[in-house]
Amino acid sequence: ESEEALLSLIIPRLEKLPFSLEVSQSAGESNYSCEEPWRLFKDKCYFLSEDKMNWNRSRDNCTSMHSHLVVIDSQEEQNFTSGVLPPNDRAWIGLTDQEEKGRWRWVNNKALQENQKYWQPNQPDNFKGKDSLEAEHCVVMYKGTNLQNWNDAYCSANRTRLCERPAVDLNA
Ligand SMILES: [Ca+2]
Ligand SMILES: [Ca+2]
Repeated sequence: ESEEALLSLIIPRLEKLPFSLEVSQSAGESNYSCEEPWRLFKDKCYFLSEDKMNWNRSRDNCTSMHSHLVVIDSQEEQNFTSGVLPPNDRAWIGLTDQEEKGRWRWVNNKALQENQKYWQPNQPDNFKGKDSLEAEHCVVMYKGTNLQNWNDAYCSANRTRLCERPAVDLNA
């Protein structure tokens, strides 16, 4: 039998199923797409590296992939990106006070908002070891069940990185 003949038998039955409307609605919500291995969340794509670099090189590497180190704009985004990390790992995010100590800024030059801070308890502490040449001016996110999982760390440390970029809008 032809494909058309089969479909003419199947479609009227599918239309009677109670869940068909729900299926088409939820399919309609997913209008964005990411290239592998980037992961989609809402209208953004996220990339977790396997290799490790210091913060400045991580920032530049994200830029070279038409993205930026992740900027946390909402609690939902904080929750999603925290879940992307492998257990017991941490990753650079796009937050630093390298320009002016204590003035935390995102890589998109936005200031850190009071209601979007997810520091671990007693952080940021700008720690400087006795023999250390630097204090802590770059922010890592730790994998964990707690949303409060940021720590300021040495920018020279080699860590995995989380990059973010707009997803492809399939309706555009
Ligand atoms: Ca973001
Ligand atoms: Ca610290």
